[in-house]
Amino acid sequence: MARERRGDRPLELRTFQDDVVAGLSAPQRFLPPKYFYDGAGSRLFARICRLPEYYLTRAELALTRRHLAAIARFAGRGCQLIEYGSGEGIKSRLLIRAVRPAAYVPIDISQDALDASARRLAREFPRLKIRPVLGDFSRPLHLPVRRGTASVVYFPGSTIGNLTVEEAHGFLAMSRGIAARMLVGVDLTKDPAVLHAAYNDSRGVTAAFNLNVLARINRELGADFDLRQWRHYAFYNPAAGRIEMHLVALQAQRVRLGSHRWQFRAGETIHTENSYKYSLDGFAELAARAGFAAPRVWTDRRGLFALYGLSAWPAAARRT
Ligand code: SAH
Ligand code: AVI
Repeated sequence: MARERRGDRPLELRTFQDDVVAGLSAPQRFLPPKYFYDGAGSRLFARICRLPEYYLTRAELALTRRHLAAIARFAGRGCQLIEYGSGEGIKSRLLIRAVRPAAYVPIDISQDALDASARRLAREFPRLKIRPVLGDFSRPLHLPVRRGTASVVYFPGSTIGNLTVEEAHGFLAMSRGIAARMLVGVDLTKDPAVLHAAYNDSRGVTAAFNLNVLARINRELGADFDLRQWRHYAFYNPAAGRIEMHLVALQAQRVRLGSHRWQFRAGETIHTENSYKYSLDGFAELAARAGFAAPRVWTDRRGLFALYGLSAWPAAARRT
């Protein structure tokens, strides 16, 4: 098949290509983590959630089950539930059952994940109004919500940890314009050995998830990454308080994407993801800067993970 000329490509593919070219041309090469989630990436992430080392999903599920009545009271029955990065919707079903929302608005960048979870939820809750939105939450989105019904933003899974602190602040500030209450899942600072194991699982699923972004760039943009020449590398950076995921070049090599060419040195890395870990106070302070009080925080028994119930301060009382 003849490769399409750049101008003929759909906008999403052009944006994808522009982001890849910008990231691979930076002094510390990087790729935005949102590009992990094509169909294959979403399936790999679903497997990560079930890995013995990846405690995050189990801890958040456990705390959600344990405190479900209080969490539902905080959200308020009959609200419009807006979920960013809904993915498989594993925890959403618990919340939907307890909150009985007037409408559920899942938002995700992955068409496959969005379709699959909307289908499953429609089977489980035949009377629920589900209004899926395919989109990128780092950009302004039009949401199908009704005025006059309270909205609650749900952002579980510690997806907020994949944003820089400035981006997380921007996300919270944007949400404040949509909803007076939020439920945000946050992974907590802990023994680096536990973190290291969670991002370096023994079955190699996280490695496959990381490498899939290069496979996707080859598939969708026609680049020529040789996947055998790259290795998954994840470590805890204590000064920054985050897990960093990289892809390491195993030998010197050239990569081509259309008219672009990059030369990689052996050992050079592409930074593919940050996963910030917060202290309980640290996240409450971040929320406060965006105009939210944190009147409720629920944790699992082992204190691995937290779900924050955030309430917007009245405009006059805002701290900046
Ligand atoms: N909420 C689920 C899934 C978390 S994985 C859970 O708690 O298990 C992160 C999800 O966010 C994925 O489904 C991914 O497709 C989506 N995502 C990542 N970046 C995004 C972006 N910029 N805009 C919209 N969705 C995004
Ligand atoms: C989606 N996000 C919160 C996951 C995380 O833990 O940062 C993505 C992930 N990356 C590697 N494993 C899981």
